[in-house]
Amino acid sequence: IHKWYHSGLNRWHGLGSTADFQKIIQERCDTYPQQIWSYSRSRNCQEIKQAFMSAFISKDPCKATKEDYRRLIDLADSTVPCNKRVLWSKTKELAGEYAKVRGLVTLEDTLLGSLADGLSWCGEPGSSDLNTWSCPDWKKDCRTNYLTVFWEVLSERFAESACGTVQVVLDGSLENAFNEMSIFGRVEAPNLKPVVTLQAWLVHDPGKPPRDSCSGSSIMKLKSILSERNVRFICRDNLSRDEFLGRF
Ligand code: C8R
Repeated sequence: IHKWYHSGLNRWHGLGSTADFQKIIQERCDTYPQQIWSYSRSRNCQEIKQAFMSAFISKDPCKATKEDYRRLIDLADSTVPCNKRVLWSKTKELAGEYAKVRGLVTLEDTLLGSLADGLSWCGEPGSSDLNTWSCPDWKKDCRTNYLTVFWEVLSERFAESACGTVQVVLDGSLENAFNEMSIFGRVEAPNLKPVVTLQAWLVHDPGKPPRDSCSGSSIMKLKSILSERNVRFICRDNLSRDEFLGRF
């Protein structure tokens, strides 16, 4: 029986930390485009990387708090236009493509979003290393894991500071295009400001029929969350990928 088994590093049900996590963070930070909207001041990537690491290293991977990420956010906060934001749920790639062709932005276009995109990370009490074997899974282990809390904090800030028309790309091939338990459902939609208009797009996968629609019960639920907040709502359904991206 291996040493790691006894130390419990393999006890979680989620993917372990990404290999070369630190190197990837540093590289992404160094090459993050200094565009008009990404004025993240003069950023010190060494310092940002260290703040990211100290948010979770040596800590119980199931006891993440928003506070843990405060210093990282203070150091690496970047601004994108409040009226050009695209949200999504289960449609990350499509939403990214849509944003790109329309000159809009997703959370991945901010410095912090781009640093963490696609990565996994967690630590272990009493150790200064990342746990590359396993990290807590949201469902099977704990909700307050470092990955989840990170995306929740960023998503909340991204949604609450949005203005004008906000787009959300949803998967119309799912039975419930809107899921109350998703980050969009539990964090972003409930944090939109009253002045905002939310434009939802229900896009179905090529080769799959649409299953949910703007009049389905999941979208009705979204509508009711929004109407409580005085957020206007527009919805379009039955769109194929190509129709949505504007190629016919
Ligand atoms: N957002 C959330 N999660 C994100 C993310 C992001 O920008 N970027 C990445 N890579 N992830 P899902 P959802 C990872 O279930 O829960 C914002 C995280 O590991 O398809 O509704 C974004 O602004 C996270 O656990 O969608 C977007 O609007 C999964 O992808 C919503 O929140 C979540 O994937 C999407 O969150």
